[in-house]
Amino acid sequence: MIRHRVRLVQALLAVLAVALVPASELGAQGKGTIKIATQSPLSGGQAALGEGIKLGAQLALEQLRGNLTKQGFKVELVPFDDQAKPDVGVANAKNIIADKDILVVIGHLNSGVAIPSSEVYKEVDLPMISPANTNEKITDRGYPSVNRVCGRDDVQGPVGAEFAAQTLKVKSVYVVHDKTTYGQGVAEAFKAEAEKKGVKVVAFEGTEEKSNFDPIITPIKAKNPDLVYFGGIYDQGGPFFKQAREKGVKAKFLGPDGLDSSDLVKIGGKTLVGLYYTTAAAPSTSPQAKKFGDDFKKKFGKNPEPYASESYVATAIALKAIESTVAGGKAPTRATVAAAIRKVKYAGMTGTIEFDDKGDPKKASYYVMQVTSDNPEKWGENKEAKRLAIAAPPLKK
Ligand code: ABU
Repeated sequence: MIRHRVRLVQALLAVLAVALVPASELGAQGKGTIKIATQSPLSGGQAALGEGIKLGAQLALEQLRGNLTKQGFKVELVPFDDQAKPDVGVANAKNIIADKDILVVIGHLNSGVAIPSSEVYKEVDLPMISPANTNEKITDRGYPSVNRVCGRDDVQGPVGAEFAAQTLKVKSVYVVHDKTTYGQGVAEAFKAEAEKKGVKVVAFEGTEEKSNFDPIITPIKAKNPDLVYFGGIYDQGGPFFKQAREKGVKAKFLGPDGLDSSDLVKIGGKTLVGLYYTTAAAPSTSPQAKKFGDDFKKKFGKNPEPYASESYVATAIALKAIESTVAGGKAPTRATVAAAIRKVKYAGMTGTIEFDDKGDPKKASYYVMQVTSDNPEKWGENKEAKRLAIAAPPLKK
């Protein structure tokens, strides 16, 4: 009799223990884990933008995973540091595809890293949503699992060229690029349109130099162009433009979204006030973007860098797609999620995102901005000189 009562009490305690476990943890035991990976540079000279991508995704996950956790899934972020290096991105990609719980990758920052890494994701239909990669090859390969929420360099380059010719009214330009897939690609797109608009391209040259730009600055001074365009990222563009100004180059300065980081003025200070840049990262002016900025600062103690909001949006789209494919309480396959991403219509702080059949947003926004302060805290207050919404070009046959 006593033994019977003990068993009864034990059974009751077991039932009570299960009842007291929060639903989300129960799910972790019962229904498993869904993971979203990020890949971006978390170390090295481009870590400011790369960290923003990771934190934008983290904030989205924490704010928006509720529907999945209520259904019993544990939903986790797994950040990877690609160091802005293609070989590191590919090595990480191999580890990512080996973890079957990872259903989506949010990344990368660098197109030259995203392109080879997404060849690995594609082997297993693992979807990638890029917040920041603008090179046209990202989506022009036509992979069903590869998407981006931002614009493209074959539009961004011409937007810069048109601004240079029609608004700045420059007659000559000296073009420098960083020899990467991204930097050279956007510089070529800029050059082609500048020439069409009658601007004389006095030089077009690539450099991997990171610290002493004298060998480029000397010929720039000799040619005395109206404009200097740099196709590349802020960790190289910042020192280049700073030295050019300090050594007496009088030209206007312009570059693409690789310059869009508060670290640019940390590097260049006052010498870079007045510089123009084009970008596909939405400025934080809408009420939704302001709320994101406030939430981000409260949680992480700093302002979001450009493309952090696009990373939030990319993660929100990933979660929506996963939610739509969870059937019978089972986590979906990667291929199912990839197909669902293409069907998502998401209206958020960067506008309405709907993908075309190659993974570009049907319409993307492009901005021409001007640096107004040498205070990195005020990067988000840079002046918007122009804003355009442009449809993604169709696949070139
Ligand atoms: N679009 C900004 C980051 C550079 C890249 O796409 O490679």
